[in-house]
Amino acid sequence: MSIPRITLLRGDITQQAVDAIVNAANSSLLGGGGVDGAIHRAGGPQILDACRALRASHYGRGLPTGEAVAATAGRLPAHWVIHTVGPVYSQHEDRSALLAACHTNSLHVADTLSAKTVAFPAISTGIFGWPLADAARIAIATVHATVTDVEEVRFVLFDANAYEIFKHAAQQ
Ligand code: AR6
Repeated sequence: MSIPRITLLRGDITQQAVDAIVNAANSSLLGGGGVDGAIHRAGGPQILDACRALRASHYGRGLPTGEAVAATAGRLPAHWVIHTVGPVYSQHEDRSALLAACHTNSLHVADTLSAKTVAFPAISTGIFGWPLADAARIAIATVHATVTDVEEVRFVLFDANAYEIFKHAAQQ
């Protein structure tokens, strides 16, 4: 167990041939827009079937914000999808601990899978409205402080702006 190496890549997380990719899901686990929609589209219907099974078993009321759960990656090149639910950004309430928890809990789930390489999107920075620089700071600091058997955490940023912001945060 040690601190994982952080790498940054501009690209599409659905194309990553890693042990596990993390999905910025919502509590329903039943799909949505953004990276969640892209993962379901690229991975095929097995992903939704697995999420429905989770709703029918342990997560009858949905996956709480900040928690993480693994399921099949369907036909994606990754072996697993770890679904986590980021917090909706609020100007009135500090929800940073929940955003950090998405990262630590996803890495703990990755350990249960013996995953060595894990790709994360910029959780909460799209539809959930979290300012990119702040989300990047929290994501990188949290991974830097997490002891895990995961060897590489790859942040996969969809556009040039997000990539530059994460690069800047990683250099701090
Ligand atoms: N690969 C990597 N990053 C991506 C991709 C992709 N294929 N597509 C989008 N992004 P969002 P959230 C980036 O909105 O803010 C869904 O409806 C995107 O540019 O996907 O956590 C869920 O079901 C942004 O930087 O997730 C929830 O309801 C980042 O992924 C809600 O959105 C996250 O944006 C979650 O919102």
